[in-house]
Amino acid sequence: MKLYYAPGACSLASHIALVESGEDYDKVKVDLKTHETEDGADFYAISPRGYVPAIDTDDIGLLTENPAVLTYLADHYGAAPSGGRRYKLLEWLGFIGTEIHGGFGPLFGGAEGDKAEAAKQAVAGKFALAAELMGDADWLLGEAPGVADNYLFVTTLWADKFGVELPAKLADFRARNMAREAVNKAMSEEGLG
Ligand SMILES: N[C@@H](CCC(=O)N[C@@H](CS)C(=O)NCC(=O)O)C(=O)O
Repeated sequence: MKLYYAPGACSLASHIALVESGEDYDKVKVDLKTHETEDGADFYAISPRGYVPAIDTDDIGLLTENPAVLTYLADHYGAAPSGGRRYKLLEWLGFIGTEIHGGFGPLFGGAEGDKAEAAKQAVAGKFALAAELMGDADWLLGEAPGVADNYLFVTTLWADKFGVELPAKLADFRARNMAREAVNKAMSEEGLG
Protein backbone atom coordinates (compact mmCIF):
# COMPACT_ATOMS: atom_id res chain seq x y z
CA MET A 1 0.00 0.00 0.00
CA LYS A 2 1.30 3.41 -0.92
CA LEU A 3 -0.25 6.71 0.10
CA TYR A 4 0.22 9.91 -1.87
CA TYR A 5 -0.22 12.78 0.55
CA ALA A 6 0.47 16.42 1.25
CA PRO A 7 1.18 17.62 4.79
CA GLY A 8 -2.00 18.68 6.58
CA ALA A 9 -4.19 18.06 3.52
CA CYS A 10 -7.30 15.86 3.54
CA SER A 11 -4.96 12.91 2.90
CA LEU A 12 -4.05 13.12 6.60
CA ALA A 13 -7.33 11.28 7.31
CA SER A 14 -6.12 8.29 5.27
CA HIS A 15 -2.66 8.56 6.80
CA ILE A 16 -4.17 8.27 10.30
CA ALA A 17 -6.13 5.18 9.19
CA LEU A 18 -2.95 3.59 7.83
CA VAL A 19 -1.04 4.25 11.05
CA GLU A 20 -3.92 2.88 13.08
CA SER A 21 -4.04 -0.31 10.99
CA GLY A 22 -0.56 -1.27 12.18
CA GLU A 23 0.17 -2.53 8.64
CA ASP A 24 3.20 -1.54 6.57
CA TYR A 25 2.72 1.25 4.08
CA ASP A 26 4.81 3.57 1.95
CA LYS A 27 4.10 7.23 1.62
CA VAL A 28 5.01 9.71 -1.07
CA LYS A 29 4.78 13.44 -0.51
CA VAL A 30 3.19 15.50 -3.27
CA ASP A 31 3.72 19.22 -3.79
CA LEU A 32 0.21 20.44 -4.53
CA LYS A 33 1.48 23.61 -6.24
CA THR A 34 3.79 21.95 -8.73
CA HIS A 35 2.03 18.56 -8.75
CA GLU A 36 5.38 16.86 -8.43
CA THR A 37 6.15 14.04 -6.04
CA GLU A 38 9.05 14.28 -3.62
CA ASP A 39 11.12 12.15 -5.99
CA GLY A 40 10.49 14.51 -8.91
CA ALA A 41 7.78 12.55 -10.75
CA ASP A 42 4.85 14.27 -12.46
CA PHE A 43 1.93 13.49 -10.15
CA TYR A 44 -0.57 13.90 -13.00
CA ALA A 45 1.12 10.97 -14.73
CA ILE A 46 0.46 8.87 -11.61
CA SER A 47 -3.02 10.20 -10.88
CA PRO A 48 -4.73 12.18 -13.65
CA ARG A 49 -7.00 13.90 -11.11
CA GLY A 50 -3.88 15.46 -9.58
CA TYR A 51 -5.02 15.62 -6.00
CA VAL A 52 -4.47 13.75 -2.77
CA PRO A 53 -5.31 11.36 -1.26
CA ALA A 54 -4.44 8.67 -3.76
CA ILE A 55 -3.55 5.15 -2.70
CA ASP A 56 -1.80 2.50 -4.74
CA THR A 57 -3.39 -0.80 -3.79
CA ASP A 58 -2.39 -4.40 -4.51
CA ASP A 59 -5.82 -5.44 -5.74
CA ILE A 60 -7.42 -2.56 -7.64
CA GLY A 61 -4.47 -0.30 -8.44
CA LEU A 62 -4.77 3.42 -7.88
CA LEU A 63 -7.75 4.70 -5.94
CA THR A 64 -8.70 8.33 -5.37
CA GLU A 65 -11.55 10.37 -3.81
CA ASN A 66 -11.76 10.56 -0.04
CA PRO A 67 -15.01 8.58 0.39
CA ALA A 68 -13.68 5.71 -1.72
CA VAL A 69 -10.17 5.75 -0.25
CA LEU A 70 -11.37 5.96 3.35
CA THR A 71 -13.99 3.24 2.88
CA TYR A 72 -11.39 1.02 1.19
CA LEU A 73 -8.96 1.51 4.08
CA ALA A 74 -11.64 0.85 6.68
CA ASP A 75 -12.70 -2.32 4.82
CA HIS A 76 -9.18 -3.61 4.40
CA TYR A 77 -8.07 -2.93 7.93
CA GLY A 78 -11.15 -4.33 9.59
CA ALA A 79 -12.55 -1.04 10.82
CA ALA A 80 -15.56 -0.55 8.54
CA PRO A 81 -19.00 -0.59 10.10
CA SER A 82 -21.37 -3.19 8.69
CA GLY A 83 -25.11 -3.38 8.17
CA GLY A 84 -27.06 -0.16 8.38
CA ARG A 85 -24.15 1.69 9.97
CA ARG A 86 -22.23 1.35 6.73
CA TYR A 87 -24.71 3.70 5.09
CA LYS A 88 -24.25 6.09 7.99
CA LEU A 89 -20.51 6.01 7.29
CA LEU A 90 -21.15 6.92 3.66
CA GLU A 91 -23.58 9.61 4.78
CA TRP A 92 -20.92 11.21 6.99
CA LEU A 93 -18.20 10.92 4.35
CA GLY A 94 -20.50 12.60 1.84
CA PHE A 95 -21.40 15.40 4.23
CA ILE A 96 -17.83 16.03 5.37
CA GLY A 97 -16.50 15.88 1.81
CA THR A 98 -19.02 17.98 -0.03
CA GLU A 99 -20.37 20.31 2.62
CA ILE A 100 -17.45 20.87 5.00
CA HIS A 101 -14.34 20.14 2.93
CA GLY A 102 -16.04 21.67 -0.12
CA GLY A 103 -16.96 24.71 1.96
CA PHE A 104 -13.27 25.43 2.52
CA GLY A 105 -12.73 25.62 -1.26
CA PRO A 106 -12.89 29.43 -1.51
CA LEU A 107 -10.55 29.80 1.48
CA PHE A 108 -7.95 27.43 0.03
CA GLY A 109 -8.45 29.28 -3.25
CA GLY A 110 -7.32 32.55 -1.63
CA ALA A 111 -10.71 34.28 -1.22
CA GLU A 112 -10.44 37.60 0.60
CA GLY A 113 -12.73 40.19 2.18
CA ASP A 114 -16.47 39.60 1.91
CA LYS A 115 -15.99 36.39 -0.07
CA ALA A 116 -13.77 34.92 2.62
CA GLU A 117 -16.15 36.05 5.35
CA ALA A 118 -19.12 34.47 3.56
CA ALA A 119 -17.19 31.19 3.10
CA LYS A 120 -16.19 31.15 6.78
CA GLN A 121 -19.76 31.70 7.90
CA ALA A 122 -21.08 29.04 5.54
CA VAL A 123 -18.60 26.44 6.74
CA ALA A 124 -19.18 27.44 10.40
CA GLY A 125 -22.85 26.65 9.78
CA LYS A 126 -21.91 23.18 8.48
CA PHE A 127 -19.74 22.56 11.55
CA ALA A 128 -22.66 23.62 13.75
CA LEU A 129 -24.89 21.13 11.96
CA ALA A 130 -22.29 18.35 12.32
CA ALA A 131 -22.09 19.06 16.07
CA GLU A 132 -25.88 18.95 16.34
CA LEU A 133 -26.03 15.65 14.42
CA MET A 134 -23.41 14.11 16.74
CA GLY A 135 -25.61 14.77 19.73
CA ASP A 136 -23.97 13.47 22.90
CA ALA A 137 -21.67 11.03 21.11
CA ASP A 138 -17.88 11.40 21.25
CA TRP A 139 -17.40 9.83 17.81
CA LEU A 140 -19.42 9.92 14.62
CA LEU A 141 -20.25 6.20 14.49
CA GLY A 142 -20.14 4.13 17.61
CA GLU A 143 -17.73 3.86 20.48
CA ALA A 144 -14.41 4.38 18.77
CA PRO A 145 -12.97 6.76 16.19
CA GLY A 146 -13.07 5.65 12.56
CA VAL A 147 -12.26 7.03 9.13
CA ALA A 148 -15.11 9.57 9.17
CA ASP A 149 -13.77 10.95 12.46
CA ASN A 150 -10.32 11.20 10.89
CA TYR A 151 -11.74 13.23 8.01
CA LEU A 152 -13.83 15.54 10.20
CA PHE A 153 -10.81 16.00 12.48
CA VAL A 154 -8.66 17.20 9.57
CA THR A 155 -11.27 19.81 8.67
CA THR A 156 -11.25 21.08 12.27
CA LEU A 157 -7.51 21.74 11.84
CA TRP A 158 -8.36 23.84 8.78
CA ALA A 159 -10.89 25.75 10.89
CA ASP A 160 -7.96 26.90 13.03
CA LYS A 161 -5.87 27.78 10.01
CA PHE A 162 -8.56 29.99 8.46
CA GLY A 163 -10.21 31.33 11.63
CA VAL A 164 -13.51 29.51 11.17
CA GLU A 165 -15.55 29.37 14.36
CA LEU A 166 -15.93 25.85 15.76
CA PRO A 167 -18.74 24.91 18.15
CA ALA A 168 -17.49 23.83 21.59
CA LYS A 169 -18.49 20.23 20.82
CA LEU A 170 -16.15 20.15 17.81
CA ALA A 171 -13.35 21.96 19.65
CA ASP A 172 -13.59 19.12 22.20
CA PHE A 173 -13.71 16.59 19.36
CA ARG A 174 -10.52 18.07 17.91
CA ALA A 175 -8.80 17.88 21.32
CA ARG A 176 -9.96 14.26 21.75
CA ASN A 177 -8.42 13.42 18.37
CA MET A 178 -5.20 15.23 19.18
CA ALA A 179 -4.82 12.81 22.10
CA ARG A 180 -4.93 9.75 19.79
CA GLU A 181 -1.61 7.98 19.26
CA ALA A 182 -2.29 7.35 15.56
CA VAL A 183 -3.13 11.02 15.01
CA ASN A 184 0.09 12.15 16.67
CA LYS A 185 2.19 9.67 14.72
CA ALA A 186 0.63 10.57 11.36
CA MET A 187 0.97 14.30 12.05
CA SER A 188 4.57 13.97 13.11
CA GLU A 189 5.33 11.87 9.99
CA GLU A 190 3.89 14.77 7.96
CA GLY A 191 6.07 17.26 9.85
CA LEU A 192 3.11 18.95 11.52
CA GLY A 193 3.57 20.41 14.99
N1 LIG B 1 -12.65 15.22 -4.68
C1 LIG B 1 -11.40 14.95 -4.01
C2 LIG B 1 -10.80 16.27 -3.53
C3 LIG B 1 -9.50 16.06 -2.81
C4 LIG B 1 -8.81 17.39 -2.55
O1 LIG B 1 -9.44 18.45 -2.55
N2 LIG B 1 -7.52 17.31 -2.31
C5 LIG B 1 -6.74 18.52 -2.15
C6 LIG B 1 -5.99 18.50 -0.84
S1 LIG B 1 -7.09 18.51 0.57
C7 LIG B 1 -5.73 18.61 -3.28
O2 LIG B 1 -5.06 17.63 -3.57
N3 LIG B 1 -5.62 19.77 -3.94
C8 LIG B 1 -4.69 19.98 -5.01
C9 LIG B 1 -5.34 20.14 -6.33
O3 LIG B 1 -6.58 20.25 -6.40
O4 LIG B 1 -4.64 20.20 -7.34
C10 LIG B 1 -11.58 13.97 -2.87
O5 LIG B 1 -12.66 13.96 -2.25
O6 LIG B 1 -10.67 13.19 -2.58
